[in-house]
Amino acid sequence: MTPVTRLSALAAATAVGLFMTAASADDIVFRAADTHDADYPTVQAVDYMGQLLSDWTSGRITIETFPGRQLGEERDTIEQTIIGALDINRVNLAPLNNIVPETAIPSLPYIFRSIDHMHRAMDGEIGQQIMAALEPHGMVGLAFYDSGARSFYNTVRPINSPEDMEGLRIRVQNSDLFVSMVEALGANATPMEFGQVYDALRTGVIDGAENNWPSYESTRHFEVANYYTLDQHSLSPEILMMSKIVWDGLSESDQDLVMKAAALSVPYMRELWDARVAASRDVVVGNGNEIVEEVDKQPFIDAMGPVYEQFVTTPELQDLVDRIQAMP
Ligand code: GTR
Repeated sequence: MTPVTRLSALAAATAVGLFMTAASADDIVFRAADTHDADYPTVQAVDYMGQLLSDWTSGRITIETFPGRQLGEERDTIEQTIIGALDINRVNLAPLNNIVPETAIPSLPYIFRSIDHMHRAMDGEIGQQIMAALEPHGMVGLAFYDSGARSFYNTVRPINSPEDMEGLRIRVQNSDLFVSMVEALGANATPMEFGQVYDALRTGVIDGAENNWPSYESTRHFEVANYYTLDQHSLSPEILMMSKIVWDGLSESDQDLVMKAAALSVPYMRELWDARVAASRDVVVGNGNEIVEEVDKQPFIDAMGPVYEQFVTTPELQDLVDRIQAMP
């Protein structure tokens, strides 16, 4: 190395060092958890959000995603979010149902007539009200993501009516609402963490579970549980949220950036989601699974009355239900 290059190498190293010291003082790296693997639309949407934040702030704010349950199951990551040990978390609304009663409303069986209806409610005032309800519990809602429709699958028989559910052991998320939904159909509900379901299906600890196309496929549950009935009992959306402790530590302008990036990640996520639903369906159908596409939903809807009675227990919750149902 000539003295000149040595000198310039030294200058560069010093410059980098100075830059790093200067930049690290107010660098923000948000840690974000997701139960899904890196190629799942929810994770990709948060990566996109991180890219936006990094572009807008010349790298001052970034997001490091921890997919595939690296930071634990949803129940664990929700606790971490509440105590401020985790910055950003993407979960389904269901595991929040027992903590924040308002989150049970969009998880209710057949509350939405269609995905469009769900979008109209969650993208508007109803969604805002549900997000606001998280705050006293230590969480700040950033965005709702799509989760399609949840339907039953099992290892035993095709389900054509609630009678076919009789006696089946069905895994549900950690949500009393989902327990009640499955029991209203005459099956036995087993709350269990997502990461344990594959083995439980394979070993016969449970007979079935319920989920959307992409999760049925990405978890390989479809390989062991061959019967999938599109009863579409819940459109319970995904939520992206931040720890309130972390949120309160941000400047107002950084809070704005986080909200804007989260909002822009929603249409991005929805595009990925639609493509993933189609791809997952192809994989499952290609595997030769028995899909009950045309299911008469009315008997399923009729069986769900007690679930509404059990969970819509205050005038405020009833008002949310009424406003959702009254939406065009
Ligand atoms: C998926 C959802 C996850 C988790 C999972 C489950 O559809 O994206 O957040 O809730 O279902 O059933 O546990």
